[in-house]
Amino acid sequence: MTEYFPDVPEIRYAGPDAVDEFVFRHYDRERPVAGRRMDEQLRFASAYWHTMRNPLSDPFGAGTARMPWDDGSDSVQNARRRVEAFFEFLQKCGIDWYCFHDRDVAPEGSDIAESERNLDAVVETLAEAQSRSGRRLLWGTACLFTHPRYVHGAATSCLVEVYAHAAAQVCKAMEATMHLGGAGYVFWGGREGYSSLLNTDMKRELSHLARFLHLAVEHKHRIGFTGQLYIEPKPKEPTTHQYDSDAAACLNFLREHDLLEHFTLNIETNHAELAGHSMRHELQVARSAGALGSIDANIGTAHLGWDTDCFPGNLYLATEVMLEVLAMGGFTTGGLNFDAKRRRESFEPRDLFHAHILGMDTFAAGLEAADAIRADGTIDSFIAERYASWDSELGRRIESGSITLAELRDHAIVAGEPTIGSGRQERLESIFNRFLRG
Ligand code: XUL
Ligand code: CO
Repeated sequence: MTEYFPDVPEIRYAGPDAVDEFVFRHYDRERPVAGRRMDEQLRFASAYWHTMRNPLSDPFGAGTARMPWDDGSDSVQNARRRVEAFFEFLQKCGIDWYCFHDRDVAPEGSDIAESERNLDAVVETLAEAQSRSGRRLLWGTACLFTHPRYVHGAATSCLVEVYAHAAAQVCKAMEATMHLGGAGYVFWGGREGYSSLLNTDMKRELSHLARFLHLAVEHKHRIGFTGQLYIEPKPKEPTTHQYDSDAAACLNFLREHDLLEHFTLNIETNHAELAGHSMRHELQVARSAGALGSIDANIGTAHLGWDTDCFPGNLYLATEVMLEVLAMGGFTTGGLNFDAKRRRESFEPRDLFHAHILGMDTFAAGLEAADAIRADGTIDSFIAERYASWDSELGRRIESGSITLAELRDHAIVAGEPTIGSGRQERLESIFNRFLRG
């Protein structure tokens, strides 16, 4: 069998002091942390679109990525060879899961029938590679944003025939995901938004989007797909205003249209940042609603206002993410998908490994730090103590809805001026930092 990355060995755990290029310093897959093996806590996935299909171009220059396994053609044969290269990559990197869009893995044909035949052919290769290697599909999705037909949107297009095309694509992509035993299916609203309200009927577009998601739920049940459906929020890029702008907007939309029970959220760090939130904020909004499903693990570039999809090398952020994951009791269907690309300058095949090692080690260290912070308990106790007055009789009456505004007034008159304590933010930041070891 052809070896596509002959210069790269299998990456293994070598301990925190190791300095070799191709080792993990923190990711020790079998080590138990917080009651589960690291690989089960972290559930790392590689994104097919970045790892195999991103040429590393930018608006000013051509792609730089060297992909010797890729003949540059749109043939199904080339698409199948990519699968072989990808699975060698996953195996050497020790990544158990992957995610794809239909158009990443198979070329679009000249009509729907040809596109479906192409996808079927590559899905067979993926199925073989999965059963050979034991690697699995975390989620699949349909690319409803690249083709020019989606210029005005897909499920929010002004053209009903475009809506039908999008439906055809989701039908097939969901069936492919099911065939591959995918644990989930993502809806990211690539072109579901607008550039100008001068030409947009927002109310109508949103109701079409809701109907589209209901149709997808019905299709899921019709074909017997048991995976989790996710919505992935993002506020801008590519349209000026994306309808799924952040976790709160998505939850509100799902609730308004009776979809909440069918979806959870796939939260992405760079999208949270673009929305003007911290990642932890977005995760906590989702978790509070019982709707934290999965994570696209990347980071943005400080001071830039666009989606740079960098590999996550920020230990502080990874620790915050893992605190939220542990607080919800760990992933069920979801995982940490590296929706991340190398910088344009990192164009050699080995850079793919460096990038994923960075992300995996950062999250492994983040998991250990989060577990240690929880075990230490100082921060949790501080929060419990900060709200302790709510555990009083008065607090209980308010929380259970058994007191009136006027009764509260009477209480306040008798109780007099309250004693106020410090929020201790800087002290808590010091405590947090004590657990970071990258
Ligand atoms: C785009 C993005 C997508 C989704 C899947 O910013 O994050 O790649 O993750 O469509
Ligand atoms: Co994403």
